[in-house]
Amino acid sequence: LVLEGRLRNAVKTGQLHCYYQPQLEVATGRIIGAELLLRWRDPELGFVSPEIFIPLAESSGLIHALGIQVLQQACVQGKAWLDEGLPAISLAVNVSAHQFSRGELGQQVRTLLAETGFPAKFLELEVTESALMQDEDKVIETMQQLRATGVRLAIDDFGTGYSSLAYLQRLPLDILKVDRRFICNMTTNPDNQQITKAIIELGHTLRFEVLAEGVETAEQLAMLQQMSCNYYQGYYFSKPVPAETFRQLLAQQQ
Ligand code: G
Ligand code: G
Ligand code: MN
Ligand code: NA
Repeated sequence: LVLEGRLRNAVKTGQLHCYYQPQLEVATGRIIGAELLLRWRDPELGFVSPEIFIPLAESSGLIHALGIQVLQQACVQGKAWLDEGLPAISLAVNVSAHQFSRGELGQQVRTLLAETGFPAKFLELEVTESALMQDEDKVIETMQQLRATGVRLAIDDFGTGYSSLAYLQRLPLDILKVDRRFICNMTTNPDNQQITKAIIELGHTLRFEVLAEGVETAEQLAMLQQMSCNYYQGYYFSKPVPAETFRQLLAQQQ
């Protein structure tokens, strides 16, 4: 309850900041985007992990205000970098199930894009499998609204939820993100290697692009290249970094 109060205050006073983890094209090594990951440093408690405060935000309803702030930071920052003449990239925002099933997200995102002038095609929303399992009709409706606006949709942590393959075909998705637990030991564990390969092939069959998460070594990257994986992110290239650090990485690429 104490933590909830502090989180409420942090949301109100804008103490939450987005870090950016670069996403790269496997074939060329070019930065093609970034995933935004929230960081909260409380003056007394220090850094509080999103593994703690995101569930708290969800159970307390704060996730809606917090979620809008992240989307706004993405649009404002993305527009500023475009205006600076930096290479055009996409920005991926994590969206929780609660935001999707409320039914207002489509309109909220449309408004934010209009207010900031950030082109919809550069905004990507990440949703987990478990989110998709809840209130499916509502979620699909919201996804279709977002898609109609031009926003891209990614399924996060793929392979870890209780999902049927039927919904993969039914949902308006653009990107499949292979969960990092398959990637982390793929060079030593033949099962995980085959699972990763199968997920990439499945994604391509359904006309999605595929991104591997949690790439930490050159060996993993080489294997993913052989498997024709489109994109990757992970500590091998960079952990999530502050906006200014990411801007420098992007500027070096010009
Ligand atoms: O870097 P990492 O510890 O940041 O992230 C931990 C978890 O918190 C991940 O599952 C990530 O998806 C989640 N997370 C980070 N930022 C956000 C956010 O802005 N919104 C939501 N819903 N989840 C987030
Ligand atoms: O659940 P989601 O995929 O949204 O969150 C990504 C999480 O993975 C964040 O906590 C982020 O900090 C973490 N992460 C990103 N790259 C790596 C990596 O290469 N190795 C590990 N172990 N974690 C990573
Ligand atoms: Mn994610
Ligand atoms: Na993930």
